[in-house]
Amino acid sequence: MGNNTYFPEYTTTSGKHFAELLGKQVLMLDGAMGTMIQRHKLEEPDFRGERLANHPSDLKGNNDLLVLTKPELIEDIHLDFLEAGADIIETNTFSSTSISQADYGLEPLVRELNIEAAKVAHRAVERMLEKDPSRTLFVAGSVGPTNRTASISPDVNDPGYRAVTFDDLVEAYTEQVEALIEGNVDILLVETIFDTLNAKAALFAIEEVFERAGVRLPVMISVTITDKSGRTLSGQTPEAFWYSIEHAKPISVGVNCALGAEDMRPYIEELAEVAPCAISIYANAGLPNAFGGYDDTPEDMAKIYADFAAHGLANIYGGCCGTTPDHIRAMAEAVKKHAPRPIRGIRGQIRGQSGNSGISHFSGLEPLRITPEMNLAMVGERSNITGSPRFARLIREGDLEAALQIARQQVESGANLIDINMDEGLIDSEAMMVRFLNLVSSEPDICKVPIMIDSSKWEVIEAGLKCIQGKGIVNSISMKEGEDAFREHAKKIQRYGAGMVVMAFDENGQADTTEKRISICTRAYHILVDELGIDPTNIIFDPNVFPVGTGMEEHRINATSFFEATKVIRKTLPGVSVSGGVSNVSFSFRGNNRVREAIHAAFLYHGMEAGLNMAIVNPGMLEVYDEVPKELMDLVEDVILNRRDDATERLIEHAEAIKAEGSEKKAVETQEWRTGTVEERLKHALVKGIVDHIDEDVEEARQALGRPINVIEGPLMAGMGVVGDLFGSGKMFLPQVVKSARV
Ligand code: THG
Repeated sequence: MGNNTYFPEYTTTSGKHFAELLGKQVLMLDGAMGTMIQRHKLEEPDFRGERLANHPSDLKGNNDLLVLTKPELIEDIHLDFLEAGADIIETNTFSSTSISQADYGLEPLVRELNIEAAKVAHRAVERMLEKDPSRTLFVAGSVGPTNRTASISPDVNDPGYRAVTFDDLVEAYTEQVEALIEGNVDILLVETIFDTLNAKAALFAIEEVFERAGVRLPVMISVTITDKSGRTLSGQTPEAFWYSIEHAKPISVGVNCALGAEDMRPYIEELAEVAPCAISIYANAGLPNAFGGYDDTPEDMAKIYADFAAHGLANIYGGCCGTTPDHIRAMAEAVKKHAPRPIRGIRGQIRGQSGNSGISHFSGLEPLRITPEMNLAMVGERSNITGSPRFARLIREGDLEAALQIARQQVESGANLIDINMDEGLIDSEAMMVRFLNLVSSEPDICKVPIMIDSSKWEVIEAGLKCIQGKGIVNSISMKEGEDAFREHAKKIQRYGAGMVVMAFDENGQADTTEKRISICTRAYHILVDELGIDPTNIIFDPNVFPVGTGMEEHRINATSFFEATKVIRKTLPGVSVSGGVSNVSFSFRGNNRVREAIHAAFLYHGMEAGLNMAIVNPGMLEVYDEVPKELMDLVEDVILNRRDDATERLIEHAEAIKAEGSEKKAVETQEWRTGTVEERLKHALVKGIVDHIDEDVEEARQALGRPINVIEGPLMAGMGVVGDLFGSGKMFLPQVVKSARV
């Protein structure tokens, strides 16, 4: 299946060597540069040196500057860590970006800071090798998070505001990474990540620098979990974080800083469960105490690390704030006698299984795994300016708060992802996409799910990709403008770390026959998977949902052709998902929601049978297949499955009759179920997810059956049994089941 092996080819000897060594033994990272610098009680003149004696602003505390003004000091600290047993030392460049150096007005020095820091580290390595030529040592270029967040507003009154953009970060990181590589670092270490969007910008910059320079070094990635919520500062769980950065194919991923070692264990375990690469951990010497110091002794930390290593938890160990050469020495002794964690090296592999699992992963604040067992991933369609007149009006009127409410409602009614579309001639779609996505990022109950960025304009899509910290999905790309544009867009999407909906659309137009649907998707698959090396689980084919029941002869096959194509695509193009915009299919019955819902229920039922595993729907308006009156469902299926020449006429006739009866009938129907037995009523309430009468019905059942347990084991279990059967056979969807569970 495509390119299955996970690790890229490194172009440098040291890179190859590092990868090889990592497979064989536990490696030690160094400890805290800041803590060691602090011991020297440096004053303002020490930071300035002669060179910056007249610099207009204070420089004390700008530790990175010391590679220029006190290089021997930094070199000696590196050497101390190497002597203590570190195999990898980090350059003193945590804050050497123009964004962080702006605090000191030292942006012009950034290039020099990084080159010199790399040289200083290499000099320490040379000195160590002179003393002990048997050592194998590496210099990792430290790339910090900067002092700004790309997905959090610093202004409580304006959640859509950002102090830094993705583009700002890419520019700053590009300058830093180019200089680190020029200084000859062996590894890049993107660390102390508290906002995944910042990290994605760093990884984007790194990938571009690699491509331009024709090099590829190992990249290590380390996130920080700031408190016991188990989330990053920007709200992601470790697993969701992994899916956001996985596209960078890091040689290792891990956790550093913040909590002390013991408290990091569950987060390391969570990462290790999903990441096929090496695992790293470099903890603080505990949480800072009241004086800003750190209390965990070398022995404390060594003891915890010994236990980690005995359990094969990680491959790389080291120290963060508060850790000294004594800590590194004690830790090294504790971990080095253990075997490293086995590196799986295959993407998407689940522990204990071999090969790629074929599971798709996306993320918002939380992970979304699309597994073969999951019957349908639902994408909420309502936050679409072209698909929802109400959403469109709210956006035009600038009532973004109410527009957000539409997005929130979809998540509440069970959407696994939400589609966002701002394509409207009268507004600035790009600016509105950015504004809306930034607001969504401030709403955890919305942005917990992954985002599908829906636009027919590439500029809007790209602007959207720069706003999301999770792993989202682009909706959509196609070969409409030929293969070159298609390739270029797919590569970019890959670099932003998103999935992609690929429409069955080529230079000659939209596929409207089974044969064209299949041939376009197959051609696209070969370009994406075989040529560009894109993981097929990042691809979602959309074979075009067109309306049925329009009266046009050629539209009669619209649903059946979609199903047939879906079946072949899922079977012959391994790893991909198939999705469709379900509401499109019922366009000719607009205004008649009962008929539309019946059509959607039938389309989803038959679509899922064919292999449809994702769908853009209105999650709040899904009818259960078996709950559609038999007469209506027969007429609907005649149309959907193209079973009779007069199917459309008959459905239209029936639709008009239903409409004429109007809401009156619906009202009668909704009351009718109340006349059944208490068992029937409870079953109906569970299947339909109606809470309105549940208290009185349960109480009635309790009086009839004596004890509460009899109610639970009797009618409630029976009702949930029906729900389970409907779910199991694909006739009910997760949000409906969630509603049942609430009842
Ligand atoms: N494939 C992909 N993306 C898509 C589509 C697709 N995005 C857009 C669309 N099709 C899916 N989204 C919608 C959203 C709303 C409706 C249909 C498809 C819809 N809206 C009601 C209507 O127009 O009648 C609105 C009625 C109301 O709100 O009053 O039907 O196919 N990849």
